[in-house]
Amino acid sequence: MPHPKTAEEMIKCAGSIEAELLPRLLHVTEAAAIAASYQMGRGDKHYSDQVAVEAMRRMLNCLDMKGIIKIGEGERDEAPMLYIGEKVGTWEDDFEVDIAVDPLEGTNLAANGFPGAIAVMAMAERGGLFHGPDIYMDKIVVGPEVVRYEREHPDKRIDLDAPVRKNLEIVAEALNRNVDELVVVILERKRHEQKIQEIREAGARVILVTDGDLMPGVSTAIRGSGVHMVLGSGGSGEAVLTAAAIKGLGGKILARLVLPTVANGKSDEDVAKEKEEKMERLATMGITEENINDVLDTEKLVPGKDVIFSATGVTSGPILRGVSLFGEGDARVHSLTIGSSGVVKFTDTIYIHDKEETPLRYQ
Ligand code: VTB
Repeated sequence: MPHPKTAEEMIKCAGSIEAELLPRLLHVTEAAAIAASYQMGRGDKHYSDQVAVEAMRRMLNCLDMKGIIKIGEGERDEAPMLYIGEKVGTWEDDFEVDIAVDPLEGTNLAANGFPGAIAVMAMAERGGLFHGPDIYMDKIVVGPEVVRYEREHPDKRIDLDAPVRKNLEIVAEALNRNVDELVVVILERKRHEQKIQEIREAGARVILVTDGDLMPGVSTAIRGSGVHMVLGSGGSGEAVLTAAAIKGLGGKILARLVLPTVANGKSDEDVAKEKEEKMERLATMGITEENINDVLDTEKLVPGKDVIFSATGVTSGPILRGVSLFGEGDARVHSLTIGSSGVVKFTDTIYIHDKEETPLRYQ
């Protein structure tokens, strides 16, 4: 039995992005979450998103790196800030990083005061994140036990095209449980009605979420979260961000691009029309008729070696607590950061402006 790795050894394994930028990335998602939390429950999802974007961008521009947004708020013409291709950072240091951001994942959740809104981002060396179009992806996310089970049973693998029951049986075997003890998270959408029925018919239990399939995906790799699998189609940016976290935690994601018309069950005619409209732009990203249906696994979504991930809760969810505001502009925030070295941190940060006016409280 080898000795467990010590903190010293693990920290030495960290690449330069993890060592230099991860501690600062934490403050970037914290700042976005705090900004968004002032708008929490005010019913204005666009403004909640806008303040999170502005805070995230200001913070990113303080970092000594040559950063390029690969997954952001949209194309340049539709997003004034953090658009795909935007350069961020001081551009004075040699770190060349690709960046995926979702300054407010779950804008509706935040605007309505519902649980599970987060500020989230990931970084990797240049070329380390999938640069795809901002369309839906069909996804399956599972934890590291399933990865090990697949390695030990090469004929039993999670498959995007397999019946839901079959995938659930593999997850149950990997976790040494019965299918009726599994919990699957899926977005509550009309397009998922059949899948939800199949999950229930197979005997597993379902948590329907109105928004936010990213953190549930990450949760599949966290024992005790009560989530064993995430299914269904959602944003492709969310898929890449999930992949960045799940890669660091040893889990697995499979994803495939789907046009919104397909995801929402539109007619063949509408699908063909959308394809025609989008194919030209998709081709500039290397996506063609030949490869649009390829299955993208964790490595394809996040090929980077030095990958970092940070998420901060805006409203409380199963893993992250939401922002607490107190004093005059003071805040307490809860985050999860992950680096490729295997060092995972849950950080409880308290920002206090006036230490005499608002002394630190333990709980
Ligand atoms: C998806 C999901 C996200 O928005 O992008 C969803 O991945 C949008 O889906 O987590 P619809 O177009 O069906 O509403 C989130 O739920 C929140 O950004």
